Amino acid sequence: MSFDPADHSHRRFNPLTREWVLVSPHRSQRPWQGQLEDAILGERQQHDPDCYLCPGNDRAGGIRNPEYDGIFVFQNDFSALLPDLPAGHAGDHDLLLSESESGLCRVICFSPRHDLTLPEMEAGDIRKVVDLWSEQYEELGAMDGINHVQIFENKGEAMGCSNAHPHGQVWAQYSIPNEPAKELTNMRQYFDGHGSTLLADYLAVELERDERIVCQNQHFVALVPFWATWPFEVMLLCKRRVASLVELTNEERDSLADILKAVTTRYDNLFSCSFPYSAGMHQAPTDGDVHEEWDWHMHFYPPLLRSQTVRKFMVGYEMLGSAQRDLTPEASAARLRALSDIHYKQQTT
Ligand code: H2U
Ligand code: ZN
Repeated sequence: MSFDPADHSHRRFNPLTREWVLVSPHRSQRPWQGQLEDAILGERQQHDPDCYLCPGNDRAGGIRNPEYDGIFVFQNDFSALLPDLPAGHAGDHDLLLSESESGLCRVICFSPRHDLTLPEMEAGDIRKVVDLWSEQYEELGAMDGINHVQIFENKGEAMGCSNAHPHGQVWAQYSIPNEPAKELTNMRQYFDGHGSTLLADYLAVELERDERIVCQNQHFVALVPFWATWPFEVMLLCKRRVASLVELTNEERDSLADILKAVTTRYDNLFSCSFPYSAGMHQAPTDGDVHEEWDWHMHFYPPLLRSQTVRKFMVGYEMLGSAQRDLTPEASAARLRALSDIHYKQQTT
């Protein structure tokens, strides 16, 4: 009997983090008797008088939002990071280390419409979000003492998102956080050893093998990474090496808006629901160095596994051992690839 990764348990290596994920394909044949819910097609209002992100409404801090008509960015009223803190270390034992960390947090409203989400927005309006992300990275990254800018979106109650209004966040800070710090080490090591970038080389293999691609357009590719941990995890990659959004041409920005719409639409279509996820992009650190090793990329980490309510929990073995999945990344990619890129709410049957 020879090893068959489609059937036999195995582990896969993630070269970005140097972590392994356990894949157990034989378990996805387990019987499943859970119900498959119908879509909850609750009508939402375009403007919610109780929403703290809708135009013209009061926020929790007592500030009123302007009557914005497009995108809107504001300083998070409950920022996890604060600017201008005194620098310093604390702890009188090297097993009890701490150091001061300063930065700032902003909230970005993607649309004045309370009832929309990214997949339901026009690509032209998503393009405005792309431009704002680029401006925020550039503006915050240029500030003294800001070496990393994390742009992300938490979508859906399942991910702890506090409000259905389409929005994302930016956290900019002095240190490079754990995940991009691992990527930086591994991308740099790869670049030093190969003279080419890790993710550009990875993308070339994926395009050649064509087993895990979900969709692509002229400038971007969406794929389920070989080492994916979440059941329907997706990574977006640019076909040209860019370290951040700032380097994208107009045409590439339109292309990014298009693929964001295509991926999030497929997600909603998978279980006919507003598909929850945490997504965010990793861009080059803004520490003043030239980051030749860095490839801009975006991760989508959605928790759902089998239906609108049956999710994957990273518990037990995952917390104590390593990430584990049953469905192979190839099977997930095939499922996502087969879906329509017309949103189920817009489909006429
Ligand atoms: P979520 O996307 O994770 O729900 O976060 C929304 C952010 O909005 C959250 O970080 C901020 C919260 O601090 N917020 C404000 O800045 N002002 C408000 O009036 C309420 C929420
Ligand atoms: Zn709203």
